[in-house]
Amino acid sequence: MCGIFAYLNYLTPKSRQEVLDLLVTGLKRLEYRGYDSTGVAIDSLDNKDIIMVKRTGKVKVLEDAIQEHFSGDDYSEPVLNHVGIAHTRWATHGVPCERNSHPQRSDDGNSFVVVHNGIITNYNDVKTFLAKKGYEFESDTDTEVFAKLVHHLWKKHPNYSFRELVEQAIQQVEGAFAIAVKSKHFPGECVASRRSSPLLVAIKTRTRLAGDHIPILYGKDDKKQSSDQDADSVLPRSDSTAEFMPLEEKEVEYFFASDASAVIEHTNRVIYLEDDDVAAVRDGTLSIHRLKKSLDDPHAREITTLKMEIQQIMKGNYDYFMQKEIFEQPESVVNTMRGRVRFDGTTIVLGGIKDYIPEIKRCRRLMLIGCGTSYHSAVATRQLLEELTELPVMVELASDFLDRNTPIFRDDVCFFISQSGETADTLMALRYCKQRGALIVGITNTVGSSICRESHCGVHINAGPEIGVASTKAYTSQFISLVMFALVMSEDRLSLQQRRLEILQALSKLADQIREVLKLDSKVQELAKDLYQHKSLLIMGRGYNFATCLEGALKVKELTYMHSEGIMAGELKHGPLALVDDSMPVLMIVLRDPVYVKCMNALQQVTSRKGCPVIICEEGDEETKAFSSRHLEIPRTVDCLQGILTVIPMQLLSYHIAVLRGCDVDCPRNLAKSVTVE
Ligand code: G6Q
Ligand code: GLU
Repeated sequence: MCGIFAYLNYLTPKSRQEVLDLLVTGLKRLEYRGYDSTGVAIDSLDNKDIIMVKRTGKVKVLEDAIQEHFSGDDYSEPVLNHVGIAHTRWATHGVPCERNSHPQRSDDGNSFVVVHNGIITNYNDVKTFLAKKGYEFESDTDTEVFAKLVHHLWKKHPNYSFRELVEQAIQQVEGAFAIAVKSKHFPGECVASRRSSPLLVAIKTRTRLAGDHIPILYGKDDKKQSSDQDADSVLPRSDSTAEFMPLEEKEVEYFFASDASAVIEHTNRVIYLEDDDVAAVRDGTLSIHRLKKSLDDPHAREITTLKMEIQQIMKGNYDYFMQKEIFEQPESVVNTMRGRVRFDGTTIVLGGIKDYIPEIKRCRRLMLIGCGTSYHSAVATRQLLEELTELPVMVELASDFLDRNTPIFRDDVCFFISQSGETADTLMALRYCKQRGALIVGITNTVGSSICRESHCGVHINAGPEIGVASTKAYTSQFISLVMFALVMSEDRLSLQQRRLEILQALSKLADQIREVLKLDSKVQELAKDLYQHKSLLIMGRGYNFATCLEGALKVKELTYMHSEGIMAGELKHGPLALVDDSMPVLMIVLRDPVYVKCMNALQQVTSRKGCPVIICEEGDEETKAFSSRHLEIPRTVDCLQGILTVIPMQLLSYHIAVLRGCDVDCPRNLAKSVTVE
């Protein structure tokens, strides 16, 4: 999910030293995407091997290691044609360490080396297949299976081109990926592809480009068809062609990168690859190939001329990382479910806890422990967990849990929820429970973090790096991870199948519904203009939406420095109602779920005190809308997932108020992304 940068020079002499500088600078431009380790690969001096340098930590550490490794005049000798690949890794499979850093290789001889962003969800099947063929694995990554799969195909089909080998390999892997591959058997060539992870090719030439697009090649290679069918393939081989369509250039440089920020200082001519495009450069010629032509496929990929500044590109069209992360949620929720939820059936597999499910089912109670936003994801899913596991579920703030010396028993199952995996209070609570013999389950976004390492088992939420201090996409992914856990726990409960089905169907529609909610952005911005000069904002709701009230109020506080409170609507009469008058800003969540009537009561209590609430309600709910002139309508979903859709307007609202108040959106005062002190 982090960064790929590859550089190919053809008839443009560059020394290895220069190539390494380019690679390191490319990685530096991608640093903002977040990562935990780095690596590069270039050709050895005799061109017979590939040299890799990999490091855990920052690009600077890699840069120092490269300097140490490649000193000497030989590295300043220019080479006419060369390929270097580089990577920043955000671990999803295997802790951050040198062994797991990319490039990953196919064999001891470094025949094929691969950099990969994303997740290969069927890596276990491919690994088993390759292990039977005698391959031994040296890393814990999903990426290594890809490198070895290409090697396996190369051994079976010595006549295949480099592009064909990669093309065959990508057909056999599932999941999300952007990859760039380098091989010592195909010197000076680079092949790259993507599926659901971004990748672009940038072109730098001294002469004018021959056109403004690259034709796409489709179809069969008749020469090789039936005779070459790979009997050993995990999947059968499909049609391909070996023809290259030349881009009429001589001296040329190509860059493959996760985004334009890494290439803009070299060239502004880029081609954004589409899913399943295979881009290959051979003899300085770029070709883009697709295995199958679908009806709406264009005939060519356009060469786009970038007109943006670096800063702009890093954040896309967004002004702040937080804003970007809010808008990434349609993709991040899908990444959380990727390879785990099978929407065509009713099965959900959480690989990281699968072996512990029988033990969890026998437990006395479930405890969900976290701080801040992570704690709110526990509040949000508690009711569903109670319903689908039929176990008592306690939700705890880590600090308070420790203050109380809460009794913990051997047959407790304790979940520790943490985006960073390093929060001191959560970590101490984990150790406290572990000492008392409870089963420890980590729910984190950071593989290799302390919470990850010290848990017995866990779920990686795969939301991708979160840069903004205010947590947004991690919250919705934590939420979904806990919903998936509840679904796993109820897999064999006959009486719950209808409910599970309803939730699964709703999960499959969630990404599109989040996109719908995000369209409210300009309306929310208008609302923010009404609210930003006030001192306070009360957010009321109950049932499945109470967590949104807490999380919304936390977002408002941390980003805007305004007072805000999440109020359980059922508690109104017991105190908070005294705050309500015609000048107090109130936001109420009133959805058509089992507590609708009670929420309507609360709404009436507020409006009869002259309160004029902003209402978050369901699309087309005229009856509820009649209570106020200001409303935000969200699509209908199953009750237990409403909280994902209702929290997004709150994230947007706090963001817009913060901008209007001139606050530092990505780094609110006094706060840090990772709270490693008590
Ligand atoms: C909220 C914050 C914060 C965070 C906690 C816990 O926007 O990011 O409340 O959720 O500090 O952090 P971890 O989830 O990393 O443990
Ligand atoms: N899944 C790969 C790994 O864990 C790639 C992660 C990334 O996107 O950086 O190594």
